[in-house]
Amino acid sequence: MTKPIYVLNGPNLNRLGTREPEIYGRTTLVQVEALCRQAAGEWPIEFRQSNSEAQLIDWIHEAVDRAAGIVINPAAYSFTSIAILDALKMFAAPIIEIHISNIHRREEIYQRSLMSRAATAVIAGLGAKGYAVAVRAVVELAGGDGAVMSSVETGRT
Ligand code: DHK
Repeated sequence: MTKPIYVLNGPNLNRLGTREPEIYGRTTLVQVEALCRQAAGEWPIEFRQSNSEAQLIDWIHEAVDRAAGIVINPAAYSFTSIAILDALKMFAAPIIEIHISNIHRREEIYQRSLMSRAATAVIAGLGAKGYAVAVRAVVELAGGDGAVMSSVETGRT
C-alpha cells in the first residue's frame, strides 16, 4: 500500500481566493487541492487545513506513523511555532515547506521561518503552482519516478 503524502495548510488559508488577492492570488484552497492531486498522479494525498496549531501538530504526529512525505504551508505559524517545528523534527521522510508568497521579499515579520530548520527544501513565491512543484518533489524523493530528484542529495542530517 503506497503511503500517502500529507499536504497541510495553516491559519487563514481556508480564505484563499478572497484573502489579500494582491499577495496570495485568486486561486482557492479547493483549486490548490486539485493542483496537488493532479501533480501526485497515482500517489495518495491527504489534503487538510486548520486554523488550529494543536490540530496541525496532531496531523504531523499522524503523518510520522503513516506518511511518505509532508508538504506544509504553516502560514503565520511559520514565524512563531516552535511546537510545530518540534513536531516536524520527528518526521524522517521528505518535508517541503511552501509559501505562496515570497516571504523573503515581504515585511520583516515574514522573513524568518522557524520551519525551514526541519524542511528538506523550501518553496516561496511561486503562487499556488508552488504546491504542485512541492508534491512532485516529494513523489520523486519518496521513490516515485525520480528522473529529476534522484540525484539531489537532501541536506537533511
Ligand atoms: C501565508 C500566510 O498566511 C502568511 O502568514 C505567510 C504564507 C505567508 C504564504 O505565502 O503562503 O507569511
